[in-house]
Amino acid sequence: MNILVINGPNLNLLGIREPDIYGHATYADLCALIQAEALRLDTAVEFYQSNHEGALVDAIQSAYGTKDGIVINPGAYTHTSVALLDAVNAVGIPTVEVHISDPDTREEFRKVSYIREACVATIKGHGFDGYLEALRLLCQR
Ligand code: CA2
Repeated sequence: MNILVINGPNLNLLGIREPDIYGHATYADLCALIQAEALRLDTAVEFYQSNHEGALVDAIQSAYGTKDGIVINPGAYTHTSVALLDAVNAVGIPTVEVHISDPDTREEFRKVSYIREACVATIKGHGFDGYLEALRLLCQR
């Protein structure tokens, strides 16, 4: 299995700001955690993070023909981006949406997820473990 793990805007700041919501561990810690789980699952993972919507669309498109699954935390673009929804539908690669927090228990505007309907599952509110669950779910399919 070849899996692309995509993180959207501001997730590069993990561990630096708002630890009450997102915890104290950094983006590098997150990647190391996922890498360790991938090793256990005998799966190759590649990581990509961007603050730019178009760059995230490019990353999803780049997975076409090369990756078997995508794990994506689109950050705030979850709640605004039809472009990311279209990109996931266009490539047709099994994709799991992950959120560290549970957006449904936060502000009203976070309750909408455009990308959700293109994803095989959504995992939210499980912290960094949500990414590992997503990886396992893709490997079990
Ligand atoms: O809970 C999640 O994973 C979110 O996707 C995180 C997004 C938020 O807009 C979504 O509603 C839910 C925000 C990511 C911002 O990450 C930060 C990390 C550290 C410091 C500040 C922001």
